Amino acid sequence: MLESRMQKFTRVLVGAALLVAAAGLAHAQSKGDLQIEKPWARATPPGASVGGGYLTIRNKGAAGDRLVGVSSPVSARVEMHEMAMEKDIMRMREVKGVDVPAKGAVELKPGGFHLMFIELKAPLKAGDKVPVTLRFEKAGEVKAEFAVEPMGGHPAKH
Ligand SMILES: [Cu+2]
Repeated sequence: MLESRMQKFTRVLVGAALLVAAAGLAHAQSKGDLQIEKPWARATPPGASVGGGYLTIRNKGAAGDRLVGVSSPVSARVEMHEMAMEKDIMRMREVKGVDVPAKGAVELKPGGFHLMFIELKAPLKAGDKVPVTLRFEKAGEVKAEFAVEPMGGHPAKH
């Protein structure tokens, strides 16, 4: 009797795990020729007003595309930034768009292109998922969920 209940419980657990896996697949985060890979954001300390977001955008198509806008409910706005050397100083500046080459990929990562959540409504906590809408010139809107990773490593300097 006890054993059969345990088995049932196990079946429920396995079922739940499969559902979670299926939900993960449903969030494959691709549209047309574009595929969003490893979207993540860095956890922010209490009181921080900005946070960084990173991802790889892969393009299987024969034509290039361009990321032209980003938005998220977690912040007032989301900017696209680029790190660049200016007179021996590493600075970041806003860019109007990020090109995604045909049959290639662009990587937004610490130290390069990245997304910046501006005027955060609440700190980004490790383990959270941040919904983000990416707008491309050709592919239109693509939704992605950014996994919040713990702080540390490359601090976002502003
Ligand atoms: Cu930035």
